[in-house]
Amino acid sequence: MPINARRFGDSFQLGSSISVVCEEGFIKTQGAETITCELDNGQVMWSGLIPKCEAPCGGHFTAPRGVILSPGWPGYYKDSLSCEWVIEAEPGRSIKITFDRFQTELNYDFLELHDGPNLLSPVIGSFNGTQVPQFLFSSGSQLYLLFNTDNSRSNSGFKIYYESKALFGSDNRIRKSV
Ligand SMILES: [Ca+2]
Repeated sequence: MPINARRFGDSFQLGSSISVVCEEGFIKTQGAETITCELDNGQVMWSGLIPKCEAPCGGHFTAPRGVILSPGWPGYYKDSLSCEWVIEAEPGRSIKITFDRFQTELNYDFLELHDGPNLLSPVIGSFNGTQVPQFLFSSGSQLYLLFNTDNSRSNSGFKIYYESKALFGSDNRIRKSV
């Protein structure tokens, strides 16, 4: 029953519990990890709110790989968003971006990628509509993403995979010295 999540436990009997884990790219915005079926004033109820998993507006990633979803995914994103994501790989590594899905309002809703830790880092790509490259690499170990939408019309947004990769020519000495 929870969306964007995996459920562990199949029993909905009194006293039994289920736990809910959000799928990759989503975070829990409501509810507890585990809910128990219990009796409350003669009615069979869950002990807490039904967990809800949603794709957030922004985030900070340090895992070696992951998924970035536009907020609201798999539904449409909202108007007037400004979402920032930072991906941080280990020093001496680079970040590979793979566009799995991409659809924003043409000319108005932009995803901008910066080659570094923040907005001031050089832009390596600014995308809207459906035109995206298949892959993109950062030159260093950090990548900053900014998704700006204007005040009308939305679309399904994006699903992006990132993965930390060894920089060409780098070796362990470089990595350890940082
Ligand atoms: Ca728009």
